[in-house]
Amino acid sequence: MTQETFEPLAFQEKPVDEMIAASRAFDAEMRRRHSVREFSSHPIPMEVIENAIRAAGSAPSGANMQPWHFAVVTSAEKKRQIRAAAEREERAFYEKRASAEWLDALAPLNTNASKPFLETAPCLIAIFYKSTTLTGQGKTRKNYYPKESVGIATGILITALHLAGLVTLTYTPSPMNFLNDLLQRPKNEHPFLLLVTGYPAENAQVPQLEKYPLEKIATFE
Ligand code: IYR
Repeated sequence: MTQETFEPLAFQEKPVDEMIAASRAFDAEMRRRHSVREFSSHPIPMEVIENAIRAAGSAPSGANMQPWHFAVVTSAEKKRQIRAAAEREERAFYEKRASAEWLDALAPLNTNASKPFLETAPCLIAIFYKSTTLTGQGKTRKNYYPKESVGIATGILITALHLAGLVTLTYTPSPMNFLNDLLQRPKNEHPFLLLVTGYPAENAQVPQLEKYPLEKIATFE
C-alpha cells in the first residue's frame, strides 16, 4: 500500500462555554430518540436517506477499509418478501429457539412474531458488514474490525436520521442471511441489522424505558 498524502486538519477550536452548551444540547436531543415499532406509510425524501448514509460512510473504520454496505429498500414487493422471510424466522424464535430467559427479557417490550412495520415503513436499510472486500479478478482483501466499524457507522446513521426528523427501529431477525438472497448481496457481506426508517404512526406508543445515569455507566479517576 502506498503512503497517503497528508494535509493540515481543518480544526476550529470552540470556546469552552460553547462546547458545554453544544454537548448538553446534543444529549438532550438524543434523549428524544426512541426505537419505534409503529410506522406511518408516509413517504420520506430520499435525499435525507442519502445524506444520512453519506454521514455514516464517514465513520472511522479499521485501516479505513470502510467494510459496509447499505442496501436501501423502498419497493413494496421487496418489503413484502423481507417481511415474509423475517416473520418465518421470528415464529421459530418465539415458538422454539428463544430461551425462557430471553423471552423474559423481551416481555417489557411486548414484541411478537408479527412485523407489519416491515411493509408499512417507507424505507428499510439493510446494513451489511464485509469480512473481506472483493478487489477484482477473484482477489479479496481482509478487513479489520469490520463489526466494530459497522457498529460505529450504524450509530452515526441512526443519529443522522433522528436529527433529520425521522424515526428508526434497529431490527435484527435471527438468522437474517435471507437478506443476502433477497437483496442479491455477495457472500463476503454479512447482514448486521435492518434499520427500519420513516415517520412514526399517529399516536405511536413507545415503552417508557429508563437509561442508566452517568454514575452507572462511567468511571472517572
Ligand atoms: N428479533 C425479535 C426478538 C427481539 C430481540 C431483541 I435482543 C430485542 O431487543 C427485541 C426483539 C423481534 O424483533 O421480535
